[in-house]
Amino acid sequence: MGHGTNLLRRGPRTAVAAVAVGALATAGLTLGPATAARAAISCEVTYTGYQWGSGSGGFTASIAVKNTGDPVTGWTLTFTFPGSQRLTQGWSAQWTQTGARVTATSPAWGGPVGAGSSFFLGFNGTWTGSNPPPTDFAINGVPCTVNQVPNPSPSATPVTTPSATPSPPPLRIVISPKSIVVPEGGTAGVQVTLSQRPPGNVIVGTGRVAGDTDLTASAPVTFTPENWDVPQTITVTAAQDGDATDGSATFDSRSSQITGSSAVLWTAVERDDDIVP
Ligand SMILES: [Ca+2]
Ligand SMILES: [Ca+2]
Repeated sequence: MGHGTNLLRRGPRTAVAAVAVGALATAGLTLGPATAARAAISCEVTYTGYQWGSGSGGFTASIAVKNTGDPVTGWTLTFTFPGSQRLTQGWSAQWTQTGARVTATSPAWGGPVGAGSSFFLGFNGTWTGSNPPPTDFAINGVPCTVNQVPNPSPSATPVTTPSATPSPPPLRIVISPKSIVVPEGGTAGVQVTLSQRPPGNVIVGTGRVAGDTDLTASAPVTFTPENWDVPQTITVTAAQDGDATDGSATFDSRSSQITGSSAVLWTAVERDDDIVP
């Protein structure tokens, strides 16, 4: 039942096709053998390579071929390696390499490629020295328009490492001298500066951390980014005391504007004036 229907449907179409082929054949004969059977080939190739290695290595290439001409049945893609590349394995075609020349022919299962259609193939290869992409792609001997996709290989990408910014030496408090003698009932001082220009104001305070409580240091001093290297004085006063011995104290100068440990220890000795020689 179904058979009969198909045959009935197919009949007229076959007849029409036969007429068409006949007309073409007749036209071909009229036009001459040189132009009759050749379809106009026009193609556009997009080549994308992914390579790895340094100095030498491997790569994978993807090739997209767009048929921008007449339909093609049975194609041969050819191109030339510009460098020392070697084909190791290809797919979606029958691949051969002779010298630098590579040929890929349409696989047996490949059907006609319609106008405007694309087909895709690719291969793996090795490279030494450099891996420039091929540029002379042709289909059936007709050169194709070629689009190169930039190779996103690591060697092609400039490696930007953040330049190691040398960390500046830490800001320090500088005390000079580190030991002073203060007469009882009198004063003496140490000079204080900063080791380098601070980003902002730095207040240096001084406290006694050990020793004779009759020795006291003066109020904090402030350094600015402008006067950081102009010495300021920390004055130590030795109060009159009732003993007859030389006292001593350890002072600690530091700043909360300096990150990290900024403490500088220094000493003052009281020259007692009650000592009977
Ligand atoms: Ca005394
Ligand atoms: Ca004393």
